[in-house]
Amino acid sequence: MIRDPAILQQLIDTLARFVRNRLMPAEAQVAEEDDIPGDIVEEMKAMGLFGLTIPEEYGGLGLTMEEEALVAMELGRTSPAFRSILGTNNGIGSASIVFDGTEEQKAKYLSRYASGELIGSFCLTEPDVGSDAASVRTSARKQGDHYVLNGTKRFITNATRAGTFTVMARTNPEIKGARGVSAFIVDADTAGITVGPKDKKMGQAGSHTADVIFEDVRVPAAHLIGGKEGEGFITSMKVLDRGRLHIAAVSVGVSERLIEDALQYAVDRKQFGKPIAEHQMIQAMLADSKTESYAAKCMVLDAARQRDEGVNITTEASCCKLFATEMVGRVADRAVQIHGGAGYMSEYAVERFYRDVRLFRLYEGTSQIQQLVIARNMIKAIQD
Ligand code: COS
Repeated sequence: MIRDPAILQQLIDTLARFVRNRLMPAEAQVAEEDDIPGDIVEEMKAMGLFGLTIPEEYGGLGLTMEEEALVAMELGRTSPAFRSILGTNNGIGSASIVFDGTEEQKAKYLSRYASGELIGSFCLTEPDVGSDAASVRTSARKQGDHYVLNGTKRFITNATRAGTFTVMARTNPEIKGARGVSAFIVDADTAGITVGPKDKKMGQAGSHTADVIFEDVRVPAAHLIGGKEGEGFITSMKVLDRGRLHIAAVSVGVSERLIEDALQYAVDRKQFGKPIAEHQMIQAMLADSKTESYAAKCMVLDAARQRDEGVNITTEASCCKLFATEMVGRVADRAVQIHGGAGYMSEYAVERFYRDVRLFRLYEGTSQIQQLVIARNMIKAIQD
């Protein structure tokens, strides 16, 4: 749902200019230094980009899912690291509170996420808990008016910059599965928290992940999200439904950038006496990329509109994430192929994007987890 087309267009035009004039020229520097320049982060804050999805009453822009998808596509046109630094505040790092937090929790944290004063980080994955997310081992033992958290979280995006962690921990060791898990907001400066060194990754330089270790971390009971034990896994799944659609939208944006770069190169580069864009085998790669990117865009916008209408889109979000992230992998591969040997050189952005997009098929649920969610829901639907 688009609330006011003129206002949204203004936001998208401003963002497009920022991406083109400010972020794209800084891509190589970010890749080289594995960090995002502080002045760019400050500009992002001033533009309200940390609060895109935070409700307006807490100082955010309160974007609908369709609006968020269109904005994510625009942000996707530059290095994913730029989106990543503001991605957790607009998604997994704040959504648990937006969806299920108490009024007090919302009042305490949401406006600070919206302004970018606090970076929110989401802690679900553990060394032995990946796809089987309901098997969380981190424990939260109730002690008076506090919970005591112990455990290790792994590959945590923005951990090194975080002001808060949304932590999934087992409050009931008797219940082994989903219903034993609760969600907590944990201030990053609480005693007993250690953030490990940033992980060395294949791509997405400038976006940081790290381990977060909790050793007897005392968290006030008032920080149990929603004030109810046993709801943490369900909250996570709701957060991931939205997150998966967001990643699909980003994948569409990246594919559009890659197609633009590959097309430009194909028009400029001459072989056998003419631009390679005039060779039919290059044209086939361009056409397949355009077709698949367009298909993913249609899927994402359709699912986003349905979500805005209140429809349960768990299946559609997984369809979008599966298709769009696999699609951008193929598009990146073709973009490198169209560039030939030059595509293997870091001088061209396609080399970097080829590595960057590999993550989209892994985080917020692998492609195989999306297939599992889709098929399970299909089977359930005929049994109900
Ligand atoms: N929305 C709301 N509730 C949901 C839900 C959703 N999308 N998906 C599952 N649930 C609920 C179920 O209804 C069930 O509730 P009840 O206890 O009331 O029956 C509960 O959650 C457990 O669901 P389920 O039995 O399906 O859980 P599984 O252990 O089988 O796990 C998968 C389901 C595999 C889909 C889940 O573990 C998953 O998404 N794994 C991938 C994790 C991931 O994406 N990690 C990335 C880390 S974050 S970057």
